[in-house]
Amino acid sequence: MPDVIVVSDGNEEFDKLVKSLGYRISYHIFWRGKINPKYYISKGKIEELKERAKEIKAERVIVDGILKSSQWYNLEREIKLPVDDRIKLIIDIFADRAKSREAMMQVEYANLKYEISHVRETIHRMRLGEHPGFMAGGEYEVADYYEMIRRKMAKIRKELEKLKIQREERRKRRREEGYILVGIAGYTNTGKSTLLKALSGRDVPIEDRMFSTLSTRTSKLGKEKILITDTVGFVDNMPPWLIRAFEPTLEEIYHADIVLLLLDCHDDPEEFRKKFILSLDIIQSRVRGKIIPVINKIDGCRDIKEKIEILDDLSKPVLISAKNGMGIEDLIGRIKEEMKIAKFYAEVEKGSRAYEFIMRFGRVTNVYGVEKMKMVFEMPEHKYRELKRMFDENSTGNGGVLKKI
Ligand SMILES: Nc1nc2c(ncn2[C@@H]2O[C@H](COP(=O)(O)OP(=O)(O)OP(=O)(O)O)[C@@H](O)[C@H]2O)c(=O)[nH]1
Ligand SMILES: [Mg+2]
Repeated sequence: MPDVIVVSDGNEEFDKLVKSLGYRISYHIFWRGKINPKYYISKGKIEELKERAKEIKAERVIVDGILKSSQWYNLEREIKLPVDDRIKLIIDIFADRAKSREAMMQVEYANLKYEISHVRETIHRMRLGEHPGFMAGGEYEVADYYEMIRRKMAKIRKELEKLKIQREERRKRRREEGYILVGIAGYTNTGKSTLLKALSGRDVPIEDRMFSTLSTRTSKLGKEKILITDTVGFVDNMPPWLIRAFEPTLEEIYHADIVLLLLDCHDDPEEFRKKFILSLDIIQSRVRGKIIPVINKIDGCRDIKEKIEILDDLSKPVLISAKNGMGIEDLIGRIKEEMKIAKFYAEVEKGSRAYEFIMRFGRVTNVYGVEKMKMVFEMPEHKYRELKRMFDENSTGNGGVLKKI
């Protein structure tokens, strides 16, 4: 395990992120002071860092903060060790987890975007007459490298754009087939994948580590005409450009009919409130559908009442334990209620337009008859209205029966 030194205010979440990448934290530098424009941290802390790094032979320093490229440059030159900030750490974690082609492209894009600002800084310093040691070659080589990164980024952007169009088409097709699209959003490790598994019965990988899911995954909710999509989790202090790099996964949330905003009941109330507000910040202005807050991990959870009150601003939360199945039926009920899915009875000719429509957009629970079919089915209200029109227009046609039950 590579040894690293962490510079932070001691928050555990950051340590978890660092460890989730397989680093051993050999030393902590506690730092919460005023930002030093030149080095980000104070001169005193830099001295402490240098001493410790030598003692424990640390391989790199990871700072819980977002460094300007000039600060990164100055720190590395001063400490003579690679320095990563929070963004780089998150990108590296993403790179470690990415499996799908799209996720890998997104990570590469984010990484190039990060790197290009550093290369720009290096070029700037060279023009000022400095000689950065870590990057071989002169100004022209570095400038070439810069151009290469730009070309690569443009290429990836184009590819990602193509995939985006494919995804839009797929969503359109699914809607045309009468599916309701439900997206699961929330912080990393809140149990989004576990919930997908509980709802769909599909065996999905679940791990107690951050960012185990890096691509979206869509599954059907049992026999219902409902599709659930699991997404990448949120984390604190992601700069907007990095969130944008993973926009395609967020799109599944933005365009969903219903968004389940998942929260972790095991967080203490303060943490819980903070994550709720930040999650809403990311999605609320762009989500078209209805947001349903869902409190997960109610098994062994404390201060539930206080947490419910925090969420009540938005709408009444559903309480579940995705792991042991508690509340899952309530959640399905709530989704149907929000989508106004109701139960109907119809008598129609087999093979008629109305029959085909019900088979396609409804969830048929009971059907009997040979030519004249008697059917019990569930369907969203808006689809029912379309069906009703079909019956009304076709007064002399199959002369069927249609009613709500
Ligand atoms: N106690 C308890 N643990 C749960 C529950 N749901 C999920 N977990 C645990 O929480 C951890 C994270 O679960 P995941 O489903 O992978 O979480 P995720 O939100 O998909 O995480 P990322 O994909 O990493 O963003 C796992 O260890 C789960 O077993 C629950 O209802 N109760
Ligand atoms: Mg997951």
